Amino acid sequence: MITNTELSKYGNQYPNQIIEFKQDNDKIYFTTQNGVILQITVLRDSAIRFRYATEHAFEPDFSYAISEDVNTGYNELEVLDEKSKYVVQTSKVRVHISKVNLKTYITTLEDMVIIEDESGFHWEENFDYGGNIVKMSKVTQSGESYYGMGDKSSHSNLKGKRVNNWATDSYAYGKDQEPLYKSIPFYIGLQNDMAYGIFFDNSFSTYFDFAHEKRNVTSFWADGGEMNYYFFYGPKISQVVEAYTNLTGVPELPPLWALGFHQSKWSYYPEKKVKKIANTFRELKIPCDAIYLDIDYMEGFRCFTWNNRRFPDPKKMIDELYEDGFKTVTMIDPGIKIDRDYWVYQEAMEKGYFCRRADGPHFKGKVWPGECKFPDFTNPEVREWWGGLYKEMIAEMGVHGVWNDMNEPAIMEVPTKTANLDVRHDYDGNPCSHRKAHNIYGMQMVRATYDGIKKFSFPKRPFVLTRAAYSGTQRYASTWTGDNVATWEHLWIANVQMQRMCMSGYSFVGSDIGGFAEQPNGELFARWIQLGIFHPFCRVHSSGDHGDQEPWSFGDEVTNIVRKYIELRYQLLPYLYTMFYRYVKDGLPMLQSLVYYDQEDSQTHFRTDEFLFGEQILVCPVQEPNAKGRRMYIPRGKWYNYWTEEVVDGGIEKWVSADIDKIPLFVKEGAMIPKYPVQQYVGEKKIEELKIDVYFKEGVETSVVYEDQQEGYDYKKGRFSLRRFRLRGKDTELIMQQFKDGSYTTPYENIKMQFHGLPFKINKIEFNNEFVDLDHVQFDGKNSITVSKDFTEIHIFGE
Ligand code: NBV
Repeated sequence: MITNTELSKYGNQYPNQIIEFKQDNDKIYFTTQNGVILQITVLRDSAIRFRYATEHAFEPDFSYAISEDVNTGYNELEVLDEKSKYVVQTSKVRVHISKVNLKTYITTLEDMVIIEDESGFHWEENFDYGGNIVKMSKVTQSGESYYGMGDKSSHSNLKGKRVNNWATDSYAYGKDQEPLYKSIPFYIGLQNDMAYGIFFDNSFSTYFDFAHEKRNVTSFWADGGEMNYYFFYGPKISQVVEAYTNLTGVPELPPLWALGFHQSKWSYYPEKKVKKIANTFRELKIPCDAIYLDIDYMEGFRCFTWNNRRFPDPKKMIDELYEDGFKTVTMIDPGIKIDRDYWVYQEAMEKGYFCRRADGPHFKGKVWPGECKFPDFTNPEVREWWGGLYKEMIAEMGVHGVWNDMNEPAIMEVPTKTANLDVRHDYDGNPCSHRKAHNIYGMQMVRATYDGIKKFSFPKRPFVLTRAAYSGTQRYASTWTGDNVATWEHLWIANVQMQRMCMSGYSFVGSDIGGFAEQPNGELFARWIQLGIFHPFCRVHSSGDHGDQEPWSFGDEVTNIVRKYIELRYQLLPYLYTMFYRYVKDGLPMLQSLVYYDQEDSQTHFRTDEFLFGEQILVCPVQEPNAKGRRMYIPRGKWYNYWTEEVVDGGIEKWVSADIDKIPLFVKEGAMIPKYPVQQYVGEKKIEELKIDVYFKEGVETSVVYEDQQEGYDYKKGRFSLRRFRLRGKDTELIMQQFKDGSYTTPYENIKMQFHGLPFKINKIEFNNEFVDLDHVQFDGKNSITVSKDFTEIHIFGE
């Protein structure tokens, strides 16, 4: 008999009939006559892993993406041997595997098809490198939409697009440009109101075609490695995102200051300039928590050195900035200058830590310092060493955060913009070439950075930022979307990228506000700030070759707008921190695209601009010049216009006024939004009182406020304060219940409730089931009361 292999030495090969089946606890193996093995692992009832091997053999099972904390466990697993197929059944889904050709399809228990192989798994032998180009194709169901995939600069719904994951330095990238800086091979499919996810955990260059080449086919493939993917069933998008995030992990809580406003530029130097910028923030009373030093603080771009002419006494400067509330963040790149007199270079040479080419010599590439060598961060010993290099910078000089750039790795003056493909890597004991290690190189660099900084910052929390990332990098670092441009189109791109990243498990993300390349005008800068304060990471950064990009660089009108919005961010810090807590605890994305928020409403499937900041605030940036407002879609439900307090019934597209000082902003009815007073930096003021904006609703809504020491790790021992509020409104009544958890004592004693949209005048108040004098609750005669923070129930009666 002629096998597929013999027929198509260079063409596609396909599995043929199953000749063997074996179950080993949660793993099930199907072997075909031509040597393909499909291993199915049931991780959870709705999370299933598919791995395919050819020639009867799997590669060692190793992944950088998967979190150590992943929860697994299913409560039902049954394998049925039917006439033409096997069926693997959990309590949520059935996987059907054809005995004839190993093709699979997955259904709900009600037999609705969720996803279905078109050609299914196939492969092509790679003549040049050995191994296989592994491929998978699925049927595109009618009306199917696709989301996720990390930092792609395309329309949020990827239907009709083809994308490529290959971490690339993409200076001044454009809309739809491929590939960009990050590789997050995870997408969400949505069809017939059922959402599922596919995570193709393969670190080679991967491609995804969403009905681009063929209208009814969605496929994904990789230049090498294994066909190894995870399937997650929803049916809600939120369940899919949470399952993927659980698998690939979440970060720990950042220090609260990291959620403040950050100012950066390439580059602020010398010391006098840095101080001038910092002082101007304080003089103009524009809140700011961090200031960045880009590559020019180093001596000849040598990592872990300081240019002493520009910064004669860095420790002193960092301390002084800190006294004024500024945290200093410094850049570290992967390239180490070839210089016999440079200690980092010497150490790495002595220890053999630099990457080598296939035939032995070190890999060399040109970056800022000139010719450099590159540590092999995929070697655990190298990571340990690299982490240790931060000791002086963090423990002695007092730097508060580190920013890893160029870690794709980016190499200058070569057409590929990166390392040669034959470069060797340890890959944690699975030696391989750069083809396999490229996409995880930056991740392993920032992992090493994170581990080092965490150790030297202790008992404080680390803050790390990375440009390149692979799935799972969110465990170690926040990220930004690289070298964008000061154009209106890039404001649109930034909005889509942040939502997409959040849907892809990576919430701690921001853009270079105002644009990195070129110079924004005041209007664009103001509009970008209005959006940027609603991004988890909020930093102005620019290349600086065209002019200044500080909040005050565009005249008084813009300065005032920028101040107002940064102040709003600082007021919303407890809300934002709670969002972060929800992300860390439950994998909930910090921003929700409308389709995530309400997938049943098909109007949301192609929306790009509107999103939810957390769970209760709806934002829609103005993305055009000279606008006095814009049309936007208000999702279903009732929403308060933040500025006018007008209540809008959603499910409609609507014109919303937004002059240059306004961004369309809505609050979900029933929401209780916590606010702190404006501070110039986190910790400037003792929080004397928590303010809660209460948006009346007829019906029930719950809200949460998480707080802790804003630093350190005591929260892990239970020292946090979690307030869950349940609001219930009726015609002339409003009841607010509080359920408290955690042992942290917040510094304030009182909560001030500010009511919005209360349809009655306050007449009587019951506090913890007893009527009290209105004075007792410091009723202001109108719409606010101030109560002791530990109430369990407040019952307000109207006239
Ligand atoms: O270190 C300089 C820049 C940095 O400011 C930017 O944020 C990075 O994305 N870096 C890229 C290298 C130079 C880019 C042209």
